[in-house]
Amino acid sequence: MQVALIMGSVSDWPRAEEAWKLLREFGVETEVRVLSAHRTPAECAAFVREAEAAGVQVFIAAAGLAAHLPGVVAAHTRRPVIGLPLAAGPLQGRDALYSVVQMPPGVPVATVGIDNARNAALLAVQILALRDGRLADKLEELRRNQARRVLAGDAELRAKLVEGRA
Ligand code: RP5
Repeated sequence: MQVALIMGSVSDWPRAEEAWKLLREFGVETEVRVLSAHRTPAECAAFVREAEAAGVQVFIAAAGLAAHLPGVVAAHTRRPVIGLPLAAGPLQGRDALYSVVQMPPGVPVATVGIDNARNAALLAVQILALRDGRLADKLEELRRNQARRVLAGDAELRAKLVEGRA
C-alpha cells in the first residue's frame, strides 16, 4: 500500500471518494479506512502505526466538524499527512478547516481546501512522484490537459466576444 485514506465517519465517503478515484486513476495502491480520532482512538492509532510499518508513504485524513483526525494521524507517524477538511455540519467546513490547518509547531498537516478531495489526492501523488517517474509523467500529462482546457475556454470566449455572441 502506498497511500492510506482515512475518514472520521462513513458519512464522509461521498466527500472523500473523489480522492480515492483519482488515486486509482493514477494506479496508486490505496487503503481506505473509516477510523475516528474521537470514537475509535485506539484503533486509529494502531492502524496508523501498522500502515507506516507496512510501507504506506502518505496519509490522507478526511474529517468534518471538530476535525482532529488529521492531527492525530500526524501524531502517530513520521510520514506526510494531508488533511482534508469536510463541510459536514452547520459551519460548512470552517470548523474542520481551522482544526486541520492550525496544528501546533512540530507536527504539521498539509491542509487542502474544504471538500477538495481532488487536491488531497494530487498532493499525495506529487509526493510519491518524487521517487516515481511514471507518476511524474502522468502528473505532467494531467497538467497539460487542464492547461489545454483553460486555453480552449479562453479561445472560445474571445471568439464569442469578437462575434458579438457573448
Ligand atoms: C467527524 O464527524 C466525521 O469526520 C464526520 O465528518 C462528522 C460527523 O460524523 P457522523 O456523525 O456522520 O458519523 O468526526
